[in-house]
Amino acid sequence: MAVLDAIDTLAPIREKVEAGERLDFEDGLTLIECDDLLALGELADLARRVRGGGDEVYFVQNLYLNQTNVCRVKCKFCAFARTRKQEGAYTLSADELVEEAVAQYERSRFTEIHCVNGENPHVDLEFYAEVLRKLRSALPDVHLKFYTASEIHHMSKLEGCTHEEVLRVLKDAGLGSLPGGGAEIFSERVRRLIAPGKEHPDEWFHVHDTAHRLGIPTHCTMLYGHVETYEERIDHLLRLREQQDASGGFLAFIPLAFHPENTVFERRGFTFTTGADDLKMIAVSRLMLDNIPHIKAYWIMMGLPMAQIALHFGADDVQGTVVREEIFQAAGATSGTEQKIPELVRTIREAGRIPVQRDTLYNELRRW
Ligand code: V47
Repeated sequence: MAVLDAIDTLAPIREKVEAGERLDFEDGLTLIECDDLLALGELADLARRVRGGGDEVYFVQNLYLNQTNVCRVKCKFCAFARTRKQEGAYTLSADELVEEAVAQYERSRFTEIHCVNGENPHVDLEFYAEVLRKLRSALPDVHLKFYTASEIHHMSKLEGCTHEEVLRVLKDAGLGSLPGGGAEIFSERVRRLIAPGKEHPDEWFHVHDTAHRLGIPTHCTMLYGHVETYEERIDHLLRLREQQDASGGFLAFIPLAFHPENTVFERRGFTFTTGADDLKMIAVSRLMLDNIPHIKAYWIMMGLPMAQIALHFGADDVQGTVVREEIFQAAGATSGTEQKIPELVRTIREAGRIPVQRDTLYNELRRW
């Protein structure tokens, strides 16, 4: 009976998906309130295919690096950030970072470095630009996916200049694209509760808008599973969709499930999201974001077995080999921090899909 009910509720949405029509806020709420997980997954997969998706599932061979965990913001969801004097605080020099990247490159020949940091108030724009210049010179073939919009905004404050000026300096230094972090949830109510020191969402959007205009592609995320409502999740997705209509430079969306360990919220009794919520977010994202080409099932966040299932819920990317991840590990992730290519290939194949190794810009490098 429950299944029949769900099919009836989803029927008008299915018609829109089949006709290639855009879903609205109310459709988004209907989807996210639906508990028929399999019906949602099937619909999201249909949407992916109607919009031109095939059996390919992408992954990138990458390396995660962090320059500094020192951060001025103190977001309540974060277990990674430290103040400068706190135990475990670090700020690496450009030379230290390059040495680590080059040593790792000898082992794994990655094509991308992904770098996200704290908003360190004790450095300047040159600190960030220097590492890009040195990495570009040491590893000229590697794409540098560096600095979230929040960090770019922070640099503009540090330096007293515009987002565009910061992005131009970084692009000249070797920046290839921006990771999608810092978005959290755009609702001001939630932002005040979980990240009161963080920039206004308009600033986050302004950075991405500027990056897209300068020809710098970016990624986008949403942090869910804390104090936000379903309405606020859908509103977040629609704001991203609107930005993509305007500037078109988002490559992929990555839903990020809140990990509470070692955060203020753990002390308040918050728990990890369930698998059902994670799959639902993948499906609803795919359905609502009709103009963002890829949805990542981030295995660091959901584990590889769940990421494999997410490939039938609208996701077409499992992110990468990663090697060393700190942000989710600090907050209780148990997924490990590295996947070797054969394991990613096996996981994708056994989901009935075609594994495709991509570069950051989704150019195909190899298929199995
Ligand atoms: O903005 C921090 C999130 C983001 C926690 O672009 C947390 O491909 C859950 O930018 N529980 C930074 N999430 C990471 C980031 C990212 C990650 C994966 C892929 C990409 C991409 C970018 O991590 C932050 C915040 O939303 N985060 N702490 C936590 N405890």
